[in-house]
Amino acid sequence: MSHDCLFCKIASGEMNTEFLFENDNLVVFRDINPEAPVHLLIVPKRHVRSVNDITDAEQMLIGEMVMVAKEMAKREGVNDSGYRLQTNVEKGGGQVIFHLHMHLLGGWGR
Ligand code: DGP
Repeated sequence: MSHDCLFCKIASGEMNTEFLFENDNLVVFRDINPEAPVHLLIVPKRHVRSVNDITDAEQMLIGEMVMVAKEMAKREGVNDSGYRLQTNVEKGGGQVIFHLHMHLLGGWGR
C-alpha cells in the first residue's frame, strides 16, 4: 500500500467508500464524478501505477478486472445495451489517479 495514494486508501476501506463488489484482489465503487449514467471503477487492492507497470505476474489480475467488469455490467443492467471499458495511462492518456483502475461506462439510451 502506498500511503499517499487515494485509491489505496479507498481500497483498504479507510475512506468508507461503498463497494459494489469486493474480493481478495479487487474492489468496485461508483465514480465520484460520473461521465455516464453508470460509471464504475474496478480497482485492484495492490498498488500498481498504471498499465505501464503491469508485470507478467499481474496478467491474471487484468483478466480478473475484465471478468469482474463483465459481471458488474450485468448487475447494473448495461450488458445488453452496451458499455465501454477504459483505462487511462499516464497524464497524456488522461490518468489523474496514479493507481491502476478500469472505468466501466454505460447506460446511455437504456
Ligand atoms: P482517471 O482519470 O482514469 O485517473 O480517473 C480517475 C477517476 O477517479 C475520475 O473519474 C474521478 C474518480 N475519483 C477521484 N477521486 C475519487 C474519490 O474520492 N471517490 C470516487 N468514488 N471516485 C473518485
